[in-house]
Amino acid sequence: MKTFLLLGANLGNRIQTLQRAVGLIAERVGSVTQQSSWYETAPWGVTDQPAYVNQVIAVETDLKPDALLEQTQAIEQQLGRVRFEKWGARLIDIDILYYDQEIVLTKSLTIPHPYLHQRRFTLVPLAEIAPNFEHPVLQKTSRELLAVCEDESEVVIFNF
Ligand code: PH2
Ligand code: MG
Ligand code: MG
Repeated sequence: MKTFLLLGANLGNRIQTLQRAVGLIAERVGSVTQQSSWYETAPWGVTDQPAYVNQVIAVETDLKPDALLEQTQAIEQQLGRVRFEKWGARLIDIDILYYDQEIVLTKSLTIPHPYLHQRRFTLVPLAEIAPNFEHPVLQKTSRELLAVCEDESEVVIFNF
């Protein structure tokens, strides 16, 4: 199964944390087949927090969605994530955007990610690596979702 994951970090050494996350995902989730550029993005939701670096990756995995969620949460923990507040600052966040064309609605998991289409920090990197992937509910490609997205927050390629 092909899954798309959104990685985000806004505390500590953001790039190093994202690289470590990709390494652990490759070990524990499956083969990482695509990686977007790194983007520096204005904080969305709770705006009074440091800028994020976001990246979207594609992973070929044999894990079922619930096992995938367990692994991504274990990796967040291993990288030192502590949960404070919803949408607040974090060392690392790993969100499941898509799991093939499947729709998953359980107590702990919603796939496609419920805010995917509302956030430029997700759509810009997603459209970079999967412009023609179709959202199974909204039936629009990443490129189309980005074209109609009303979010205006800043998303720029990360420069060292
Ligand atoms: N994640 C959030 C809340 N706000 N803003 C940006 N720019 N990037 C994120 O990854 C992000 C956010 C909750 O997970
Ligand atoms: Mg998130
Ligand atoms: Mg998350």
